Amino acid sequence: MSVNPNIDQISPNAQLNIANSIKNNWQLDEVKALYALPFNDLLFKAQTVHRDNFDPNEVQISSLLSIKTGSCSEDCGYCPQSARYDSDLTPEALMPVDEVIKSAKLAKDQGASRFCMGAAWRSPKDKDIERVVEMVQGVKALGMETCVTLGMLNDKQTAALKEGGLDYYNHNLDTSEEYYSEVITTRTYQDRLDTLERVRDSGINVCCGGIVGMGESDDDRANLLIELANLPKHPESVPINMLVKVEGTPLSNTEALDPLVFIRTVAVARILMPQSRVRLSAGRKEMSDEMQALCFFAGANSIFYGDKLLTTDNPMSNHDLALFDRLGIYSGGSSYA
Ligand code: SAM
Ligand code: DTB
Ligand code: SF4
Repeated sequence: MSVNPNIDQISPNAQLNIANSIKNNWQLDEVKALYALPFNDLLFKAQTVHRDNFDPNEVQISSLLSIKTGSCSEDCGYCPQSARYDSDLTPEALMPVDEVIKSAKLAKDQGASRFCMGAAWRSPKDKDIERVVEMVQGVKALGMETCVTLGMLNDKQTAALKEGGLDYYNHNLDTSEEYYSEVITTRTYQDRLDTLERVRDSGINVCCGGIVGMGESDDDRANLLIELANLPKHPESVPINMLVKVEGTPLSNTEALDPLVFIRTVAVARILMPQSRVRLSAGRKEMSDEMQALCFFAGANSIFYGDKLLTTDNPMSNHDLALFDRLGIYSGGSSYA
């Protein structure tokens, strides 16, 4: 990526908006100009926006559980749970409700404020939704926020989840519309936007982000963030995942992304979506403590916590707690809504 030393490259309009306001009409040239700022200027802007909107030393922590693992019919090129790839994963049916609650309780005792349940489905069946609603109710009864990610939903299903008390639905755009077909062919970008609209209309908070490090271009990363920021309402939660390269998946040999470009992506996400929780998501196991510290400085204020993501490893909890301590960061459970 070329680094442009001229801070005035950002249009006056964008400079004005950086201060605080929410806007939903970001243009590619504005976002590319942000990305191209000198690193210190970009991080300073991101940290300024961050401080205007959040306690800069507070990070929200969510724990993940895979409630239904593997055998997925989709062909997402990054995903070890697709039935199409030989990723050395043991498929597991939908978990019993009491086991899920037990796992949520453990996560709560370890300090998580939100419990996120993920299922390897293209889209759930109505029967599945009934069981997931029981899980949501059980987890909420522990005093935790709830999030689920189940694939594409119809109106009846979003209504049932809302009625059941679900706080957040995670459904990622993953990448730019232009790069999307290089990664997934079994459902369209528009399918994802349609599910996001249904979730938004149902009144459930939206958790939506993407993955970088999949071989996409600088423009693709900028366009992903633009898609997110130009949604009618910014997602309350924006997970930025670094690709976890899993053997057997088509993307397993992708060239590593420059860590500084990842940090820039977090910073630009913070500037474009000032009031959203930007989550430093998958890929932390491969990041140094110093890189994570820079991500927090760039405006990340949420993590997935616990030794496992869905099927791959996450940093050990005691390592994260020690890192928080070294950085003077404390966990907060503030809900957006
Ligand atoms: N099946 C549902 C779906 O795709 O919406 C829910 C589960 S799916 C595993 C949730 C998200 O995990 C994906 O959208 C993707 O962004 C992320 N993900 C999956 N595999 C990943 C990997 N290897 N590295 C980084 N993120 C990954
Ligand atoms: C999100 O954006 N990242 C999480 C969560 N939402 C569901 C999932 C990451 C999965 C990483 C690969 C795995 O563990 O299977
Ligand atoms: Fe299935 Fe979700 Fe994995 Fe795609 S990301 S293969 S839909 S589990």
